[in-house]
Amino acid sequence: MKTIQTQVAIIGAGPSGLLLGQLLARKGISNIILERVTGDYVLGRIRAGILEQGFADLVREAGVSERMDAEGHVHEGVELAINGKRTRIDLKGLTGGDEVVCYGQVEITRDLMDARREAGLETYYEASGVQPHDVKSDQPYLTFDHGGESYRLDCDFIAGCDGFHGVSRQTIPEDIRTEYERVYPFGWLGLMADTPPCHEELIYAKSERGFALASQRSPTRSRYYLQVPLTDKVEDWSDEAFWEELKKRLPAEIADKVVTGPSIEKSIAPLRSFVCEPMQYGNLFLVGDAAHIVPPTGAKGLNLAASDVAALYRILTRVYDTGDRRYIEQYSEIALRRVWHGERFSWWMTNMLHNFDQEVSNNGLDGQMFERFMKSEADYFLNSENGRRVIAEQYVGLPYEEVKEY
Ligand code: FAS
Ligand code: PHB
Repeated sequence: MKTIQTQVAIIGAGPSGLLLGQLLARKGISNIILERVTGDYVLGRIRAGILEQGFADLVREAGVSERMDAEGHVHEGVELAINGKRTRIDLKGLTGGDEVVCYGQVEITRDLMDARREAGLETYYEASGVQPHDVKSDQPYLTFDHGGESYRLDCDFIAGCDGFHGVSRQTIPEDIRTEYERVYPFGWLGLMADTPPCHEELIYAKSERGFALASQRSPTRSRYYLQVPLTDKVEDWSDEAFWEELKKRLPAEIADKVVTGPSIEKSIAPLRSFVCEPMQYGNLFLVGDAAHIVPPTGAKGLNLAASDVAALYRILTRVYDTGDRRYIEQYSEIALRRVWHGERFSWWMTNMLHNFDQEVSNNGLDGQMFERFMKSEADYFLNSENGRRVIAEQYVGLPYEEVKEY
């Protein structure tokens, strides 16, 4: 077995692991990333598209924002349409200037991978059998296999950035961790096409037929989603069927502007709300999807991963600057406070914008009654400036919490 060492061992080279590694390296904190698949496979995952103000600022702090600032599109507003009635949420006006950046997760991941390679930082792609050990001790380590050789990676801390299906969360003993979960009775069918977006801002639309989202990646690339039953398979949906259904769910004047074309990606994602508490165990820290999942209705998944990264990066920087390990005791509480705000907002937006009328019981209500409560919720919040401000503040992202000094 070959022994190597670093200060912070990171499991997972998705956006969480790459952003954390980049930020730590800029502070002179050594780190090695172990990733199960190839870099191309990571880049093949089509996922998020909206970056909160805080995330964009963190990418700038990481020194990796050149392409995002050049090619990302700042959005000052977003629209919610309920049965054809459109309401614009003035993100900038209602939050005193905050905005969101429309820039694909794939692009952020690509930029972070390029920066890591140019900085000569170590990433073991196709690392198998990654296993944390002695995480409660001050000498934790990982074992893994790579290129036919077995390794031991000695470190001070382990960042579990390995997503929902990773090994990190399972390392926290079952009697220590509590998992909270709500699985929604539908999924999102997503389609990407090289066609111009139908509107300059995002439109979240609810109709009698179900939810639809009109998003985008660039002036020539559109991203759309439809609420579909969990029983649907992606092969059940031809491109033509997708475009026809999308137009029925968007406001008529927007539907008329939809430019159709062949899909370059089409997939169905299930929707769940999930949180693991605590998000740390000894010197192991859970980051991003390893600890929490949200329905994408609030555009929070990737953004909550970023606020976890911000908290852990600041805490570890203080530990190495001061030699005071007490700072690590703050991570789970700081991260979870913002995670639960993002979870609630995503659950609330999902409830308000999707059709649950087929659900037998939701919060103890039958689907029909729940639908009427949610219709009233949307009516109230969208028709009051205070209500729109509540949505705007959450959508652009709540402030990141500072680390307490000793
Ligand atoms: P990731 O899952 O991205 O990365 C984890 C990495 O760890 C992966 O590369 C994996 O290969 C690796 N790994 C796992 N186990 C390992 C092991 N044992 N050893 C080594 N490596 C291991 N968020 C939004 O904000 N908006 C959206 O529209 C949106 N759409 C989504 C659609 C889908 C289908 C999915 C699954 C998620 C979506 N998300 C969305 C959420 C998504 O963007 C995540 O929040 C984001 O990828 C989180 O990044 P990471 O925490 O890095 O986890
Ligand atoms: C996307 O463009 O992929 C996207 C945007 C906003 C969301 C979810 C997904 O809430």
